[in-house]
Amino acid sequence: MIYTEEMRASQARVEATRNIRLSEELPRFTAEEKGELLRQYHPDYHEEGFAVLSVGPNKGDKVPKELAALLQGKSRMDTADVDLDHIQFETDVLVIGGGGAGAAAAIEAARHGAKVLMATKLRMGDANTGMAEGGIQAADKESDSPEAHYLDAIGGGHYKNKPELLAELVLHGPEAIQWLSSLGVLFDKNSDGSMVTTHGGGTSRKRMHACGDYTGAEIMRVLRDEVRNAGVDVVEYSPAVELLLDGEGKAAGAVLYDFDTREYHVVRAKSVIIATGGAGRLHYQGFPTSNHYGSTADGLVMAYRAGVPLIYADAIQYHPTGAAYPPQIYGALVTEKVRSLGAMLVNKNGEAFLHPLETRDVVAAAIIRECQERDKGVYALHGPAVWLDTPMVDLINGEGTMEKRLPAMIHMYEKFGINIRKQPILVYPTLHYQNGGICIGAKSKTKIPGLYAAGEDVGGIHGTNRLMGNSLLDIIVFGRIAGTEAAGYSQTA
Ligand code: MEZ
Repeated sequence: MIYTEEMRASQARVEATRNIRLSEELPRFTAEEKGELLRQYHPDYHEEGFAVLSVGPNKGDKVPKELAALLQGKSRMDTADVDLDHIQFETDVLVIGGGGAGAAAAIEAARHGAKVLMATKLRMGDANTGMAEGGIQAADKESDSPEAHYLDAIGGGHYKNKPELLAELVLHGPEAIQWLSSLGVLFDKNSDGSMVTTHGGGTSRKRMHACGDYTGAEIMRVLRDEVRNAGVDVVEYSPAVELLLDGEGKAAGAVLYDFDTREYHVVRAKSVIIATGGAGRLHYQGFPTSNHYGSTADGLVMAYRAGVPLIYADAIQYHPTGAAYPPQIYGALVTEKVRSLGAMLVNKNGEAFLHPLETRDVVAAAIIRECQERDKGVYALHGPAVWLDTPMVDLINGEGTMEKRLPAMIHMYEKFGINIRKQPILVYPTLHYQNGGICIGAKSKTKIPGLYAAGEDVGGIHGTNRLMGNSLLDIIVFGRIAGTEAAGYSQTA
C-alpha cells in the first residue's frame, strides 16, 4: 500500500490514541446544531447544485441539475422508429426493473395468478439491492416494536416521511423477514436460533438483521431464483424508454430498447410496475458513488414524463463512509455496520469528532466539516478523508468478529494489500441513495390507473433522510404490495 508521508503520520497518531469507546460521552448534536451543520456543510445544501423545474406536475420544485436535464429532455426513443401497432409482448403485468423491488413484485404478481413479464436494463439482479451490505431493519422482538421503528425513521427523515407509507413499512417489517427466510435467505443466527440484530445510525433498538456484510447480495440471490421458479418471463438488456398510456390515460405498457439488436419492442400490459432504482450514477455535484451502473433515474424520468409527480427529488443521501483510498475503489460502500460494531471516525490527530451512529446526513456533514477545517482531515489522492478505525471492531468485540461479521469488507481491501483488522481506512461521503422519487400512495399506486411503483425510485417513505436498512425493507414490502395490487388490477382491466 502506498501511503503519503502525511497519511502515514496521521495513521500513527490514530493508532496511538485508540482509547475511545463507543459511548454516550461522545459529541452528539442537538436539533439546532444538526440544522446548522447541514446548512453549513452538507452538499445537499449547495444551492447552486440545483435547478428549478419550470415544466411538469411539480412546477417550482428543486431538483439536481443533472436530473432536471433528463426530466426536461426529449424522449429517449425516436418515435419515428417505433411502430406502436406492432406488439412484441403481451402480458398482464409488466415489471420494469430487475432489482429487489422488481423481483419481489414479479414473484407476488405471479403468485396471484397474473402472467408477468420482467424487463431489465442490465441482467436481473444487477441492482443496488445486491450492493447493500449491512442489514435490513424490522422490529420483530418483544424489546422492540413497529412504533419505535416508526419514531426512529420519522425523526431520521426530518418528519418529512409520508405517515401512511412509513406505517405500511414498519408494520410489514417482521412479515418481510419471515417471507425472505421462507424463500431461503440465510440470516445470521445466535446459537439459540434467534436472529442476530445490531444497531444502525439513528436506531433506538437493535433491529438490523443481516447476512454477514453481504445482506443485499444474499437477498438478491434468493429472489433471482424465485423469479425463475414463479414462471416469470424475463427480458434482459432491454431498458424501458417510455411508458404507454391508453386513450383514457391508463397504463397500457411500455417501449423497450433492446441493447443487443438495437431495436425497439412494444410491450402491451394491463398494468405496469416501475422498479428501476435510483440515480446515483448521475454523480450529482461531481460526487463519487456507491451505486451500480444502471442507477440513472430511468423510472423517475418515465413517470414524470407520463405526468406523475415526484417528491423530494432534491433529497439525496450521501453515505458517510465511502472508500477514499485506494483509488481503485474510490466511492465504494464501507458499510455502516463497521460503525455499528464500534469503529470510530477519527481525524488525522486521532480525535473522535462525533457519535458515529448519528443519522447519515449528520455524520456525512460532520466528516465534510472536519475535512474543511485546517489540520483535521487527511488528503487521500482523490480528495479529503478522515479515518475509520476498523481495528476497534476486534478490540471491542473480540478477535475474529470482523472475520465473521465483515468478510466482504475484509476481502474488498485485501485485494489492495490492506488488512483492515490491523489498519484503519480512509473514508469520505459517497453518493448512495435517492431519498425522494415517484409519488405513490400506501398501495404503491401512482396517480395513473394501472401504474404502480416500488423501490428506490419511490419517494416519501423515508422523508429527506433514510436510515440504514430501511431500503432493503421497503423494496420487499412495497415490491410485494405493488405485485399484488397490479395483479388484481390486471384481472379487472
Ligand atoms: O441501507 C443501506 O444503505 C445499507 C444497509 C448500507 C450499509 O451501510 O451497509
